[in-house]
Amino acid sequence: MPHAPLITFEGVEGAGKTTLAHHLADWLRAQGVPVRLTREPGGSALGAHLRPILLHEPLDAWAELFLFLADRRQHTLQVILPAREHGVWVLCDRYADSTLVYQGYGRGLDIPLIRRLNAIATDNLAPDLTVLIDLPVEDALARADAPNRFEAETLAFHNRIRAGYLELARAEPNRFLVLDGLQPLETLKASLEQAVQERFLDAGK
Ligand code: Z5A
Repeated sequence: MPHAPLITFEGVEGAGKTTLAHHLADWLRAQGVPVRLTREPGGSALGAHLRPILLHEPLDAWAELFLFLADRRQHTLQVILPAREHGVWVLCDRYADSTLVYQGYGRGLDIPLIRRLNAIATDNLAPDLTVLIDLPVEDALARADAPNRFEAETLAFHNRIRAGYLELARAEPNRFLVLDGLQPLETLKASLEQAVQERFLDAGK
């Protein structure tokens, strides 16, 4: 039996990832699809300890990278892979692409090296679909309601994140679904439902 899908949500802070991930989880469950909704950082028992450190403690860029990777490895092995093996769809609010853009494009760490480390952390698992919510950084940051130390970064930093995501999406158009985050929430929800219906639910009939 093929594994259940892994769908990840990416974008700059305040883009609407959490809102859309929760909506998709509710929509799928209403159709009888088993779903595990999770997030990074913080989706495993170890991650619960790492999340406040990653969001609020001053960290060296490499220390930050290694902690995000530790969180991912533990989360992948303890939560994501077991769920998929049991036929449970996994919806994850941020995953490996976040490290590529924040620690790579944002902090300037070596991107090919981050790819190799991500491959270890994920056990070579790639999302079946990545929903990228794209919008101007100023609009997204104005919406963000849970302050963390990334918010204090410069506009230039956040613009590198946005540009990095768009470059990743251009390189893998089949994996990425890019949504215009300036659209009303109801429009975004409908686009996401339609994409998931066509890509996974209709395909499985
Ligand atoms: N990070 C990293 O550096 N490296 C890594 O490998 C990983 C993460 C995994 C995690 O922060 C930080 O860690 C993140 C990157 C870094 N920091 N930054 N920047 P987090 O998990 O605490 O926060 P976040 O992921 O950045 O997201 P957020 O602030 O929770 O925002 P969001 O989930 O994208 O948005 P939201 O909560 O769904 O929506 C925000 C508000 O906007 C809310 O009131 C909504 O009702 C509203 N909203 C949503 N959509 C719309 C539309 N379409 N129109 C109008 N209003 C809307």
